[in-house]
Amino acid sequence: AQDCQVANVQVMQNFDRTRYAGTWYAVAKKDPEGLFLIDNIVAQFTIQEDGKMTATAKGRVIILNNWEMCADMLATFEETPDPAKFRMKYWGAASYLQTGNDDHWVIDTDYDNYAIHYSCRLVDSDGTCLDSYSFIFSRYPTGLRTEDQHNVNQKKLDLCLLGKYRRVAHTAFCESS
Ligand code: DAO
Repeated sequence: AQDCQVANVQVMQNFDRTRYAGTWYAVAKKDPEGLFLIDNIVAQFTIQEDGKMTATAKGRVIILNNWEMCADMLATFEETPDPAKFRMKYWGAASYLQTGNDDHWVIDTDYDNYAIHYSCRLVDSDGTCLDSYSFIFSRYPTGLRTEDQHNVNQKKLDLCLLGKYRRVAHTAFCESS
């Protein structure tokens, strides 16, 4: 059902962060207000010895007056009672990059091919989301497998974000840095 209530968003059941670890390519993105990461977005999730999840991410950004660069980002994840819902603190390797503290919810994943991420930054008084962003991740930079597309579209619909995503290109932009 799509009641668009943030509190009713269904997340991944029995989320296993160990299986989630590794490299994910963002192949589609629904942007928040004040878009930051544009394309060539690759995230690498790691489970530390103490069990905590961390991530590094790269992506093309445009900062200040049209300065295009590859952003190197770092993130730590704070657990919540729901294993698929984290609080993510993030910052840039360089001080002029964005910092923040966002929800990081894993909506669905098969761990081997696709994952759907969701973050609501601002919940409206009616319980719907006023400012969200969402990544569709793939283990492959080329995109989703045909057999995963239907499932991913259904989740986009459940998130009330169907039609709000754009494709995320992967060129060689961040490969040298
Ligand atoms: O790109 O507009 C945006 C919002 C994304 C901000 C978070 C980026 C840094 C952390 C990424 C870690 C893995 C998702």
